[in-house]
Amino acid sequence: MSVSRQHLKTGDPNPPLRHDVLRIYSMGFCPFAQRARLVLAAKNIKYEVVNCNLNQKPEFLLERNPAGTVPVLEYQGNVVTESLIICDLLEDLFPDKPLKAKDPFQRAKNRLAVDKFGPIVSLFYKVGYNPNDTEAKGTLRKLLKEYQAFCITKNTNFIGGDQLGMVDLMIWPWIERMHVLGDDIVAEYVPEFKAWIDRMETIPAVQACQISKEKLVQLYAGYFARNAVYD
Ligand SMILES: N[C@@H](CCC(=O)N[C@@H](CS)C(=O)NCC(=O)O)C(=O)O
Repeated sequence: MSVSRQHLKTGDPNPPLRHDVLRIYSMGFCPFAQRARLVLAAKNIKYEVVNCNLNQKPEFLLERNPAGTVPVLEYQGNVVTESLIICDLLEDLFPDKPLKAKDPFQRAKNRLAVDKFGPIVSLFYKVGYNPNDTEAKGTLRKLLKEYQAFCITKNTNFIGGDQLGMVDLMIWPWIERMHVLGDDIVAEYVPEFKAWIDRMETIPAVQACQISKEKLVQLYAGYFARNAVYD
């Protein structure tokens, strides 16, 4: 995997594309982009990363995604946005080492488990930007508990079954980051998720995309103060 050394910004040219190399436009600690990188790593697919400075977005990012968000995938002349759609596409493009269940009912349940995590993602940012919002914190705790009851306390090693699957990878980036919201949140969620977290941390794809706990605290202190430092 090759990664642009710095986050490219307004005025920087897009590094030359190669038709057969899958590219992810990303940002170093973006959890949505991490979803795509986790899927690529789990499937052992070669790819390259072009990191973008989201404070001064490069024109080539906005040309590909006027919404200005990462991740964006570019491959064989196609541009695709939105992390969940990109990950579904990756499963279709690279069906070896499948991450989705074969059984259609299990697939539907797993899809529901990803959807149910959406409000937790939103609350992660709400609490991060408003650390004194006790109501949002309370709701986050409640949803994490409900999620645990709905998904984690099953007799399987991973959320959708005994093998690592798409649900695990789609929710992992925020579980990995949850501690940046403070010890009180950690005290609530970690015991419930612990066995699953420990298992996830043994997965090479998870390790390959991991950022240390201390580094995440530092990065999100800037991010939530609306002063993100990318390089
Ligand atoms: N729904 C999008 C959300 C992606 C997203 O919000 N990414 C953040 C970075 S982590 C972003 O690009 N933000 C744009 C900005 O900061 O202006 C997805 O799932 O891909």
